[in-house]
Amino acid sequence: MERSDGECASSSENPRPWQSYHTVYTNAKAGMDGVDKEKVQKVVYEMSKGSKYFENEERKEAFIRQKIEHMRARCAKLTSLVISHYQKVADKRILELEATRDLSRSWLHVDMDAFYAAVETLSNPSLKGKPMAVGTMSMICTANYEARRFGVRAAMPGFIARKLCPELIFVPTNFTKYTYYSDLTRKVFCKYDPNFMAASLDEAYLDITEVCRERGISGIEIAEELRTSVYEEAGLTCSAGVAPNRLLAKVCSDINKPNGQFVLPNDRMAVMTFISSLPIRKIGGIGKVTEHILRDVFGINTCEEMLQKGSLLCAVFSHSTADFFLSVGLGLGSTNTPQARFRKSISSERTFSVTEDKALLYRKLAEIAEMLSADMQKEGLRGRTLTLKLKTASFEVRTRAVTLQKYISSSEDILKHASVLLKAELPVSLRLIGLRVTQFNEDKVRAPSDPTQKTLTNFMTSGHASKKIVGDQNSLGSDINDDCLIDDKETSVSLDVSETNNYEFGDPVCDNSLPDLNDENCSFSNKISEVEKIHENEVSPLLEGNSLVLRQEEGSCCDGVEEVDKDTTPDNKVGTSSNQKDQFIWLDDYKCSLCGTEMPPSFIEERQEHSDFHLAERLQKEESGSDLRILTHMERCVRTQRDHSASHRKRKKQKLFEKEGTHIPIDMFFAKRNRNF
Ligand code: TTP
Ligand code: MG
Repeated sequence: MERSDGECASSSENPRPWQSYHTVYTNAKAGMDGVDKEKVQKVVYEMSKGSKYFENEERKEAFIRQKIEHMRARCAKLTSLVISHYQKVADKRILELEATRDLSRSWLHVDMDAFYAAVETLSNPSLKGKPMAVGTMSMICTANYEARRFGVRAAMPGFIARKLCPELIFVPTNFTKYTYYSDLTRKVFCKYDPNFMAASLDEAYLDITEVCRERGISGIEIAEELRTSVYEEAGLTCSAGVAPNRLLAKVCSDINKPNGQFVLPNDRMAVMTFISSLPIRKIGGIGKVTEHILRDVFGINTCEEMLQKGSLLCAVFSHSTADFFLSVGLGLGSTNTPQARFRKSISSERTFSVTEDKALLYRKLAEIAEMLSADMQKEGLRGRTLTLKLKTASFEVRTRAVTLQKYISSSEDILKHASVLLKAELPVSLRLIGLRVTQFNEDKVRAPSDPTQKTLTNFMTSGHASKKIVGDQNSLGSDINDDCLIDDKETSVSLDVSETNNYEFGDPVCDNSLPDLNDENCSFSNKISEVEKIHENEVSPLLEGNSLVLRQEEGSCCDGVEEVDKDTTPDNKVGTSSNQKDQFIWLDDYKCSLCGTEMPPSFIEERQEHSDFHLAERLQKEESGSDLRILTHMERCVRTQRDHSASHRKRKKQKLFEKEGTHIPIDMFFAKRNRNF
């Protein structure tokens, strides 16, 4: 929640308090331009007011306000001498950054339109033209453009969406379908750039420099051709952006959504003109909080203003954060393709008809080990953490991991250790087996001085197999794996069509996110302490969610702006802790381990909101629980009777959620206190 006026808005002071209530739900996505924003704000406000979610939003808002005040006070103390010093620093840095500008490459960012909704409409054409959302009453994954006109959008609880659009049709998610269609689109992408970078199921970055050169055609033509090809292959529309770097290509793909494209020429003037009026929020990595701070402390609204306020940014923020802001002001972004060696893990999995036949399961395991080994050898990779993933007949997902003394890559070695892991689970009825190898030997070479890596590995496995069960909301604490913990921003894309290999790359979007989010030393150690806490005290992950809020209150900024406490003397710098994101609840950095919702790392804000839901629910439950403890015996008896009859209804409801693949009714998050009993 964000209050632009900076005032506390109780309804007695402000007859329209919703006007200053901005959550991710009121933030426009493509196709929401004509939406009656105030109506959406009012509905969201009224439906969440008084809930734990609302309280948490207020806490966050109070923290941001405090942060803004603090930064304003610091800026006010900067003397003209200090400012002129930092002006020189900024000017020098701008020149240095400008010298790195690379206009030799053409990047294309492609993003499918209303992806899940479009896939669902393809398999059920009667949905065409009707407002529909994919997801449940708890959480919407996306909405088609018809629904967006009502203000319905991704990450919004379904019951709020239904209030906004009573006609809204809900369709449950079907990830097998989405991965199937994603695969079809990727086959097309491959033709233009065999090394394309998938950012999520529906998004990819392609370096089209070579294909343009070889065929002697422009980026405009390639974009048109690619979009037509995707439509022919998959029956789905997409939008594309072409620009000299990935950061700008992503901004461009959103401009003419849906089913459109925008091409920014490889020309410095064109880039600077484009950037001059571009709202900072359009940049990947600049979320609600950063936008708020830049606007309210520095008066920065557009990317160009980053350069104008360069001296203040350099005075207040760390080098890396200031660099990021200045780069944005110059319209710079990544132009290289990260090499496979940056990969943090490699995996292979197989879905099959449910079986508990041991011999068959071992045969499948051997095949997967073979495939994985072949891929590893192709890449020259050797790793020492092997994770076995199993999906049981009842869709419970389990993982077991072992960290070995030596690095392995041969199918024999992989199979030997995987068999030990599998044996510990038998007898079991399975529908999927997967193997993943992490901790490559080259990681060791590249980062010998990272002391936390060892601690983490020791903690996670200590050389023994460690069991983790996923899919049970209570099991999150034990479900953290090192991939979730290392801040590598991987996007794990599970191509769930019967037999696939998964490759995981660093998230290209995060290349452009705030640098402090990548401050491995800082965030890594935070993560370790969290894991250790979970391990030692058996605290549930939701409590960790709670500590997220506490950390924010302790002085880190919500979406990761790393501020440096600078004295008025330029060289006196003390770094404050950067924000610890809630990455740890995301399995494979992709899937919420509490409710199964899949959300790629690039959905920074949506993920923040999502974990806040879980936190709010936890708090709501805790409050109900503690209130229960202080009930009199008589009250308890009355309640027991009432609960008994309610439990039947509850069980029914629970079953419904299980059917939908959702474990937690998120609408409960919004339960008002007086409605708890
Ligand atoms: P997006 O590309 O953000 O959204 P979209 O493809 O539905 O719509 P458009 O690009 O036209 O604006 O996300 C891709 C898919 O990711 C989306 O179809 C569903 C899923 N998703 C979630 O599950 N949760 C989320 O919060 C978001 C934003 C997306
Ligand atoms: Mg999309």
